[in-house]
Amino acid sequence: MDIASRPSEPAENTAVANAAPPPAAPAVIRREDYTPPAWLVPEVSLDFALGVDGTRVVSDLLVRRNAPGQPLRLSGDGIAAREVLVDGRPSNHWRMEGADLVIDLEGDEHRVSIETALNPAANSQLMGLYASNGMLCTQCEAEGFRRITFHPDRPDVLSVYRVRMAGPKADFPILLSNGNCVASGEGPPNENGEDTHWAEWHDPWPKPSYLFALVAGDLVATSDSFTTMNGRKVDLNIWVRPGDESRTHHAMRSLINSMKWDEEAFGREYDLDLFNIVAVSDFNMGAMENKGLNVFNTRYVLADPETATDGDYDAVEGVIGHEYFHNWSGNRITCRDWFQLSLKEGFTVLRDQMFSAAMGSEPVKRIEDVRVLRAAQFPEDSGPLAHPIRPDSYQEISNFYTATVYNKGAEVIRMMRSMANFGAGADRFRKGTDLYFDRHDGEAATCEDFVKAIEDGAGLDLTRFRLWYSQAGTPRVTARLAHEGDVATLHLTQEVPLTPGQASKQPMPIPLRLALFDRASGKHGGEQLVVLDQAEASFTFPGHAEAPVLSLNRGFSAPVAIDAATSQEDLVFLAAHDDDPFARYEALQSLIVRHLVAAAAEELSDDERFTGRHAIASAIAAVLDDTALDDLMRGELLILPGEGYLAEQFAQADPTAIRREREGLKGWLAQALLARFTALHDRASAVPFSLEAAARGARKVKTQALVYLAAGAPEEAARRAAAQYDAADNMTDRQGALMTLCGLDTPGRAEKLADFHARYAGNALVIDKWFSLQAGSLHGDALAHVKALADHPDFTLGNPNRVRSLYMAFAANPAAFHDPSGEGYRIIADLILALDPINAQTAARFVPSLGRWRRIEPARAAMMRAELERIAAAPSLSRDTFEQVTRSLG
Ligand code: 0A1
Ligand code: ZN
Repeated sequence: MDIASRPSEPAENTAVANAAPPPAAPAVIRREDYTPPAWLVPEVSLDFALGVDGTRVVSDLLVRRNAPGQPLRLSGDGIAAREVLVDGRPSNHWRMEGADLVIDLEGDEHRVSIETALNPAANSQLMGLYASNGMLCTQCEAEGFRRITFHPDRPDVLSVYRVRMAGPKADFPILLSNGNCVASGEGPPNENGEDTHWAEWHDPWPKPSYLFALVAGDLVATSDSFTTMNGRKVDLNIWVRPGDESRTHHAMRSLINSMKWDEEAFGREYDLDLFNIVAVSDFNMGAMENKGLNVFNTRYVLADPETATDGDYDAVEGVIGHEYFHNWSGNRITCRDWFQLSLKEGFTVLRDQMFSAAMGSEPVKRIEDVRVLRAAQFPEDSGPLAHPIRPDSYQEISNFYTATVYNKGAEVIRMMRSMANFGAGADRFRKGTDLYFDRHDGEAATCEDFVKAIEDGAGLDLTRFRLWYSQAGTPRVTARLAHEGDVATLHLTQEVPLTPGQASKQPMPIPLRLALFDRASGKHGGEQLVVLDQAEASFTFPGHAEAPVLSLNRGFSAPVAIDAATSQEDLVFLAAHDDDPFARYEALQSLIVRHLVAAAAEELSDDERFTGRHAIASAIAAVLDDTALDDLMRGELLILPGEGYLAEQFAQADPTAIRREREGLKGWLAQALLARFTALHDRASAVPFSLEAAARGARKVKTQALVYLAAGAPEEAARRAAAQYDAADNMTDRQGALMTLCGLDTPGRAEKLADFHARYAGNALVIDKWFSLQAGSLHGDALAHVKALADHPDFTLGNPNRVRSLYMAFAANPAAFHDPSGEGYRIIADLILALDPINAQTAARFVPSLGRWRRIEPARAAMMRAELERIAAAPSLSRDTFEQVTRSLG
């Protein structure tokens, strides 16, 4: 029966899911409670009658019993069943239990058919089927499918999907779903007299419901193809709104590079004849790896030099790679349950990091990845929301798409890779991943399955290493190097800090790459790997007549915090001589972190401040003068440690003192090295635009030079920034210049902001930058600017990118957010309360900034806590926000 002709009156025993008020405290789901599904669903057939504000769905499930005696339990969320058929006949043997539709079934196999009606235009949560700019699209991970139809919406139920969709041609000229389009045609005019058409899609690969996708709308494609290693031609399309086609070329190039790289690096070949990517402007996250039909936030697809920075280009490449790599690490092998999320996410982040490193500069990529880890994951690991990369419980799984599961998850697998490959002369890690893909292809697997495959394939004993999956908290390692006779002895200790719910911790295996440098020659005798797997251990290194200089945790081989008590002199030595680019960066960072922490804690005498600054100035001068460095690395080395990372070094941080000292040092360095910074800006400004590494490097140091000059020579910086803005033929230069002006009190500030806004009117992604630059600026009035921007006609709570552009940038701007008045906290709490009913997932993502209260000085901490309490007292919070707020207060 055609969906449109089904009775529209609800069946007699139709119940509305979620009609009852939600319970005060959402249920806690525990990893240890996992049980296999009672019913499997080998086949799903979906029929959609599409409309932006009314879509009908009929889901036909072939269900097969998997455990005796259990009814069929189908999850729903905010939907109602209009009709339920069992084996083709209307059924009365079903009931609603909370949001679940439960059917008592005899026998082992049935066909169940359920009709639901949806209003995509009213779906502001952007989960399930929703409308974005007149197009329809879905987001089903993690539990969005149950907002479309009743289903055993869990990742270990895999089905082959057949999808039919029909709708008005003018509204939805393009109809897409997973797999291959197997039929399409014209339909009869609908009740409004509009021409309709339909399409049928079939995905041969069994998949969980979270990988289902449907897109319908007015879209145009940029098309290309890729021939796989076995000679199969794959058609590639990137679908965007008309007018955006010219901005898809970098995404397409990145996709083709990803497909090639995954064949070479991991032996993974694409497995369908078609790969579609769709860009949508309303999206909660970055992108989604739906089988054969990836859905992307426009932010990670659209790029051209006029509107996207070099950083944006890199982000597009990385996210395109990430989603593509999920086809194997996520789709072919998926997760048994959501506690295993890092199985696919940690591994896929590692794969995208390796890909981006291979496409660009490996050391620069490593430094960037560590910077992200320290800025986003270290604070999470030391705060109230700390959780292991494989969590033990949750109330709302959306809250666990975290830097811990993603980025620390990647670091944990990277450690296995280092242990497998160090000194092996062969890629033993690859043997482990080959075994994993072979052994678990087509399955819903666990993190344990992954570790076991690496263990077996790479020949490692990972017995104790598994603790990295169960224990939260960033281990702290101390290192002391002693020297006697010709033997250097390294004494190491480790401590895993206590975290919520984990009152005792065991020592974990920590692989540390190290080198011992001879002071006189500036060389070392080869890198070594030690694995610290006890609370304390000592390692001896003979053959050192003089005390060597220790370079530890090279390449950031373990995601730990190191206290090596390295002298200032040795840090300067390593900053100049270390042959590991990461270690060189790290030495320079340590030198600066140590100085700024002592300065912000007001522990420095005038003398100490002076010598500290001079040591840093000579190290920075060496970076500026070193002709052997490329500019991409130079730019990286010039970035001062972030305020968030500096705050992490304190039991209770004072954000004002950190801002004052960091800016003070920057300004002092700018004055001390003024001629060098202006010369650097001149040299870099003369390099013409291209996307080559050298030109990108020039743009990076150009902005860095302005950053320093703004702090120490603001008039010079304002003049240069205005000129750079006017001359810019690319967004990197224009944004760098505008960022500089945003932080200064200069007439150019308002003038260029107005120009930027007018120049890019209508380009949402660029207008997002306009909001972010002001909200994240060093300007003393940033807080007032944010308040004004919230009332700007371009601001809306309806679009997650816009919300983040204003408020994430603000929450990450410590001096503004932590304004001593407490107003910054009130702004974010008000935002959470206003956004929660509209888009709970996005609202909940703002809670951690307030949740850091214990690590901030007491006066501010009290105000932050009070705001959390105000949110907690709100009458009807979403599960997302409720969980984050209660954990943050607990
Ligand atoms: N699996 C995606 C992330 C993702 C998760 C939830 C979403 O719901 C809004 C969307 C995307 C990835 O890792 O890219
Ligand atoms: Zn992912």
